[in-house]
Amino acid sequence: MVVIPTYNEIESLPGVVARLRAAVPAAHVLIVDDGSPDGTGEWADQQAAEDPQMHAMHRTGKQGLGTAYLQGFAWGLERGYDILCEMDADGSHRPEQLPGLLQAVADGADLAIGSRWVKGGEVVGWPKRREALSRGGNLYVSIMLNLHVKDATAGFRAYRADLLRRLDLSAIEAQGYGFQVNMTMAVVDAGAKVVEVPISFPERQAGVSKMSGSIVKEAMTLVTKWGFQRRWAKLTRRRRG
Ligand SMILES: Nc1nc2c(ncn2[C@@H]2O[C@H](COP(=O)(O)OP(=O)(O)OP(=O)(O)O)[C@@H](O)[C@H]2O)c(=O)[nH]1
Ligand SMILES: [Mg+2]
Repeated sequence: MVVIPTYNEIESLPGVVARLRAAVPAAHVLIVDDGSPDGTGEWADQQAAEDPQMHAMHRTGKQGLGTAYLQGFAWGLERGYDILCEMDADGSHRPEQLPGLLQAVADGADLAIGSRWVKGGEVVGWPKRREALSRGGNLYVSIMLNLHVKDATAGFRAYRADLLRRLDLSAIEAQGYGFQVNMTMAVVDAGAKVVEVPISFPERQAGVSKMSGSIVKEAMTLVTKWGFQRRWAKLTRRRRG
């Protein structure tokens, strides 16, 4: 099943869902909408009423990407899906590339990440500044956390449900990009197998970005905190033993 968190994505979501249903006809889709004033939630309800593979969850007010995914995961785990995916509604994650992620899980990955920064991956139509932010963020993550993942902030993913069941999801602290890093860290620390699949990531064509300075700041602050916590834990482990 695929979780798509939405806030004001009525211009993009219908096309993305149609492409997703064509690319992976067996997939169930859960839209987690945060009370979008633009009618995204109503559209999701209509789809859910007509199509047993479509589902909608509604939350009151914009509560952040991280909690939307965690609630979506809880919903999917309760219902016994084997693979739980993350995908954006704005078209930056090409539904046609989801089969590649699912294949990686079928081939043994516990988490497949659609990655912009491995060989064969790319961003299309990004301003230099945005690319520098993403590359710089990932460089900082790799220096601080040493996760051996090139695109730890990426949000196009397929998780094996058994892996999510093993993780303590109540310990996930972050909301924005930090959420993706937080999940990656939890997965790596659980000793799970992560595979990065190259993707092409086009800039959103319609609607408004929900990225903000505060999301970047949250991620930076948390990554710094986690980095020091991990160094400290390693140091005390070594001293003890
Ligand atoms: N439910 C919910 N969805 C959200 C929230 N914030 C963002 N989203 C959705 O999460 C996905 C990613 O958000 P984007 O605004 O595309 O973030 P981004 O891809 O980092 O930024 P751009 O590259 O500028 O598009 C989209 O489907 C958004 O609608 C939120 O608070 N609640
Ligand atoms: Mg986007």
